[in-house]
Amino acid sequence: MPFLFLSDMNDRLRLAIQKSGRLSDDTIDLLTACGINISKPDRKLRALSEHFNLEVLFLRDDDIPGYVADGVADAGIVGENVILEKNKPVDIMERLGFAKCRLSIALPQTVDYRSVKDLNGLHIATSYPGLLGRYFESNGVKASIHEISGSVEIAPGIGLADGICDIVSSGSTLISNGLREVEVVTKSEAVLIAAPTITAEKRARLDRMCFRIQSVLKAKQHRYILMNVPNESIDEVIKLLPGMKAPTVMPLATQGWSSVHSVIPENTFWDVIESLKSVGAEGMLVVPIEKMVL
Ligand code: PRT
Ligand code: ZN
Repeated sequence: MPFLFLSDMNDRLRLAIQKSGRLSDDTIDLLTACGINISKPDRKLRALSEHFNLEVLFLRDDDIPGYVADGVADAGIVGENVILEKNKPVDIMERLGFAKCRLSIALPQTVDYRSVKDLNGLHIATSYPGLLGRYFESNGVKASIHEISGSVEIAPGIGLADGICDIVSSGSTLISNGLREVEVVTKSEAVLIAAPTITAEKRARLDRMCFRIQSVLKAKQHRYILMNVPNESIDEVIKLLPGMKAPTVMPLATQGWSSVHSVIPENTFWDVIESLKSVGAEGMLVVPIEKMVL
């Protein structure tokens, strides 16, 4: 039935993701957790995920903002740093919580540095001339930019520049090159972007994908907790537990005790556990949550 086939193709959402690099495994894992299965590319540039009617384009990360801005892809997953550098008109739909890093200016450890004014007159090597130029402009810094495409961290050591502006994650690359981070230009993480020209039908499909992504990300940020509580402590325990609406309380087979179940955020997890213990909760079990739909 040629007509059906064509309408399927026209509806098909095109998602651009990094072919191979720091974003690719986490991107494929996230899509898989959302029930969108795609196999890792070998030499292929495209793959289909039939049950979500999705076509995946495997690209270099630098090309993703342009492909999405031009509407060649409807959406993409890429580092925010790349979007800001390319300065293309795309809509950020979701922050994805992986590939977290910062773009920072670093100088040799031996250089005395007090404030951004000390950058005046320096020669800085970077692969991010757009972002760095805008940072200098908004901070009233008069410094020159030397654009290089790789191994930025060695530039001061070989006399190519006074300092660098590069992606920092743990900071160990800077330390091993005798450099010190002096200013953060921007923070970044992987984001889902959409083409400004996306059709209403594809936008609806992308919204469905966003809904799944939010459920997966929320689940990652929370834990399910079960504990035994003496009945006289239940009120105090409940005060400590935010839950989704309210904690579940069920009687235990042992008289005077209850089982309390709730959901707690990962970032306050240990503080909450300590407080619960101090008001009499015991036998706590903490389990991961796969999806969380609110
Ligand atoms: O081939 P392609 O062009 O697709 O990929 P790429 O080589 O340009 O990018 P890739 O795969 O290295 O990184 C993709 C994205 O991951 C970046 O655009 C950032 O959004 C994000 N990211 C997160 C990082 C890092 N962490 C990171 N640590 N990108 C690069 N680094 C490098 C950095 O350039 C430096 O050399 O790691 C070094 C610093 O790491 P630390 O841990 O020593 O501080
Ligand atoms: Zn790249």
